[in-house]
Amino acid sequence: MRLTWSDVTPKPLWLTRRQLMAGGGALLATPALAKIEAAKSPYSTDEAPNSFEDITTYNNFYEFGTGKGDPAEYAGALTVDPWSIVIDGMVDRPGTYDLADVVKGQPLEERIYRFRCVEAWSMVIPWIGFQLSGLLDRVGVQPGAKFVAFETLVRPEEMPGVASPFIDWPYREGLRLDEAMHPLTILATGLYGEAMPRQNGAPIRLVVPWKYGFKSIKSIVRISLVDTMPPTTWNMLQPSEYGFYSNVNPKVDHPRWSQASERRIGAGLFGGRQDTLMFNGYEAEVASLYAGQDLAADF
Ligand SMILES: Nc1nc2c(c(=O)[nH]1)N[C@H]1C(S)=C(S)[C@@H](COP(=O)(O)O)O[C@H]1N2
Ligand SMILES: [Mo]
Repeated sequence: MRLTWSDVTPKPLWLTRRQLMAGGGALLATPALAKIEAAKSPYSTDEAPNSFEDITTYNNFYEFGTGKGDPAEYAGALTVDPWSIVIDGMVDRPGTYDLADVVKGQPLEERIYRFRCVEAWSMVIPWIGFQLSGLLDRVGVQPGAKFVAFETLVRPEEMPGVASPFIDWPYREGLRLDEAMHPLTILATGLYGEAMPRQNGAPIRLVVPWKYGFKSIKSIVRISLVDTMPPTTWNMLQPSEYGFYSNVNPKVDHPRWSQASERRIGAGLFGGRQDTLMFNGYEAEVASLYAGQDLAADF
């Protein structure tokens, strides 16, 4: 069964948006402007964002190769329209949902989220997206669900990197249900007022700002509600180095390097290193999710 986004969107809201789009030529003519003037999330940082150039030329997206420049070089071939997402597992309304309505009709409230994003390097990225919780509420999470599993597209004709057996494709990630429902957890559909660049995970990707970059899975085609902790790509590759939680934690070193500081991309050759903050600076918002957990064991 092929469903549209309106199947999980409350009808009055959906009708209003459709009517708005039918009559709102001016709004449609300037979608980027309309988005920028849309609410900025109070969770946005005041730190200066990285340039569009930095954000779109220094990437990890192994489906297009392992080099930081490979996604910018090869992702242009990716077909992102039409795009559908399978939502299955422990949900009331499973199905194959067409993304066209969520991107063009914006039935879920999109906002600007200017988040810090951390690996050994860091950037500040002004994402456009909506809370994952909004989508999960609409498909109806069943009581037994405990985790959310995500999968990326695998399309060898357009993704030269998937020929490599180094990763057991598809790229997979997962969140505990309370992490998935947290208001900081978003599905991003764009950045800097533009539709998501392909190298950054078009047309829709996860962004979890208190976790290392690899949690934020790109070009999502499947979201499954499950009752056991799902396998995740980096954990499958090297379990001793990459745990399921992947929280930014300067006190827990990676076995082969310190995680106490990060290099801010674009900050210049000499001024670029800064201390990494617990939960990437979102400690006040998310620390309570992990109360009672030993973060050195659950890394
Ligand atoms: N499908 C998929 N998603 C992915 C990756 C990947 O290789 N494939 N790399 C991850 C890693 S390791 C990082 S650091 C971030 C990078 O996101 P960015 O390129 O938008 O900064 O994407 C994450 N999401
Ligand atoms: Mo990464």
